[in-house]
Amino acid sequence: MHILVTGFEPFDGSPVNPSMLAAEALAQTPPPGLAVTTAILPVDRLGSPTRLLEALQTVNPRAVVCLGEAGGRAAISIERVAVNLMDYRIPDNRGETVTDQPIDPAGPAAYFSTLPVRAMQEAILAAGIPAELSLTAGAYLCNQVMYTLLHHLAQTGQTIPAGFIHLPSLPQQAVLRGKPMPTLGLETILAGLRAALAVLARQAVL
Ligand code: PCA
Repeated sequence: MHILVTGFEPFDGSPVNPSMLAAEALAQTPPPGLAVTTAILPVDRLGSPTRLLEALQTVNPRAVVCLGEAGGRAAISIERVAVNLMDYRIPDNRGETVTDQPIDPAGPAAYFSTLPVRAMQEAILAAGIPAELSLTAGAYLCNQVMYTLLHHLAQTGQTIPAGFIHLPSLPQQAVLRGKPMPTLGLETILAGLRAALAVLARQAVL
């Protein structure tokens, strides 16, 4: 089963983004039963949706899992819903800030993830790794990518599982920030994501 996994480039002054490192590692060593193609998205209002849609066209995947970093969260956080809103807390990597704007003025207010979110959470927890279901992906680029993904699939009549998973920051990012914050090591994040993606592989076989 061929899936697309996206990550984001670093942002907010950090030299790394766990989502980029995790997406690249998953492509190199995919979970059993899956072939993983990775796309790294820019943290850029226009560039990230464009790059995502290009990757969808090129890869034609059977499922899509987008990854991003959520600094301050302590668990792998499976997003349930994307909202039609851009309200940036900080500028994007091109210095642009968007406030109180819809992603698509003609689009619906929100989309639910079509990933098996509960089964994925349970699989991660069963691997001994903290995981939670989240009701908000924020109103920044991660939410925008999740909304763009689900809106595009809905409009093109594709019923493949698709959604977004937020990752905690890495320990080295907490060290660089110089203040205590929740983190998970990359190996732990990867073990959790492998357990979550294995759910997709199992469901595809059923
Ligand atoms: N996290 C940001 C955008 C890029 C990333 O990794 C977010 O949560 O919107």
